[in-house]
Amino acid sequence: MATPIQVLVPDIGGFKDVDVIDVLVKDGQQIEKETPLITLETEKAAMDVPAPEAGKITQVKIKAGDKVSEGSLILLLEPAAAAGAPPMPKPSAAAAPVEAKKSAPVAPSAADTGSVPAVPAAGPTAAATPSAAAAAPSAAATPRAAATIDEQAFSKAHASPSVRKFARELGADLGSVKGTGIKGRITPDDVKAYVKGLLTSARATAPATALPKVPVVDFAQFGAVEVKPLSRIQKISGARLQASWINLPHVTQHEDADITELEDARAALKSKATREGVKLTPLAFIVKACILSLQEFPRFNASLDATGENLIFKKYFNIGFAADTPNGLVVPVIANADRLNLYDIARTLAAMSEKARSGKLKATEMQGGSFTISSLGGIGGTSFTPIINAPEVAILGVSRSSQKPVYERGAFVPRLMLPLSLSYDHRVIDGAEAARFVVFLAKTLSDVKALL
Ligand code: CAO
Repeated sequence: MATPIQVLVPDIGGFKDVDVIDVLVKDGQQIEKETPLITLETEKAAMDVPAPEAGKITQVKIKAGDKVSEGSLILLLEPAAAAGAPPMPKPSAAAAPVEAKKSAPVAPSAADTGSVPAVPAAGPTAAATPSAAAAAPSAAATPRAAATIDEQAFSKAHASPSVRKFARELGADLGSVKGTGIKGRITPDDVKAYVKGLLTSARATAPATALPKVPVVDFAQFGAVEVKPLSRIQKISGARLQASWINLPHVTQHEDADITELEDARAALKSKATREGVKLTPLAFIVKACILSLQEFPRFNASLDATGENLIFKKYFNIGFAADTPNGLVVPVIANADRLNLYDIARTLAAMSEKARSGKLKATEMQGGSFTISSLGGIGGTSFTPIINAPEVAILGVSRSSQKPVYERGAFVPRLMLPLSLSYDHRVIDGAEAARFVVFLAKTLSDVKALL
């Protein structure tokens, strides 16, 4: 029997205490090289860790829900090659009886999802196993899953592990593949047909969709410069924002809401709220008003499906809110916000904002949003064009409220007006509907009793 090797978590871009969301193998299982072993989920990315080599799993050392970092032990593996091959010379007599195989470093990616190819790390065994070591570059170069993969749908797809692996290799969104096998099971041919279809349509549309490049300029020729890398969050959110801006036809509808009474009510409630440890900002009222508006206009709480031909109406109201953090923009999600009262919303907003700023938000706390609010009201500005948090179809931008003269019954009166900017996906929402939505929202904010 071959000596088992330790299979360790690879370099996952410096992430620590990453959630193990799925263990895909079990004790005694025979596996091929690159069989997915576990699925990890960082703040923004889900990734599979494939096997560094073929063999028999002697013991899985990890379970779903565990937290891991680079170097954590995943499992013990009796390598197939070693079982049949003569023992490899050890570089050092001090080599431990159980040798470690760590995955190759993988740079963090802006893609939503991907796989972290597992290859033997430079260690006593890896150094002495040229074939395994040589696999590193090619495995590391395995194309990552495209940013459009819906990870949840992927995991639920009716397909065998080998088909999943195949789909991962091709970057195919398994959730969108139609299965033609028994009971709709997805076969390798289905994956091939899906990819072929994508390639054909990409070829057909390529000239039309190719983006002109921004010129590359050597700024140093004009004066002193300093180069600083973008933060990881900025890289991830940048790619997502660009994808949304390019793919979704954005229109922004503006409206002012009269929040004079709302602010009076907030001022009256503020000291009680503070005593209870709640910071009652206008945003809590806005979240509440948005939920009422989304319930009235369900299309704004929907998403297009992968084909772009159907609208998925969500029956839940998970409200994301953009939070400005030292490392960049993140969007925590208040799950089932419709079930919370004003105070609970305010409490959750404050707690999640704090977590966002200290970098402690879990990946699950940024998932599942159905509508997003970007409030710059605490900072200033009069209006802006928020970018939709695709695949959502609308986002509300909120600017700073100010006293404005409003003409009422023959005279100008000072009213506290809150500027709202609703960006919407024009493929899904018509301009008239968007105008109705913001008018309804503004009216709801003016009628504070409905929000308390
Ligand atoms: N008009 C006037 N004042 C406002 C306001 C508005 N629309 N919104 C908030 N304020 C006030 C609050 O009442 C608070 O004042 P007090 O301390 O006197 O009560 C102050 O501004 C600061 O509020 P806050 O920012 O701490 O809290 P919030 O609930 O309004 O917002 C959060 C929380 C996380 C959304 C916010 O802090 C934030 O990060 N905003 C930036 C979002 C962003 O970056 N969007 C852009 C995304 S696209 O690049």
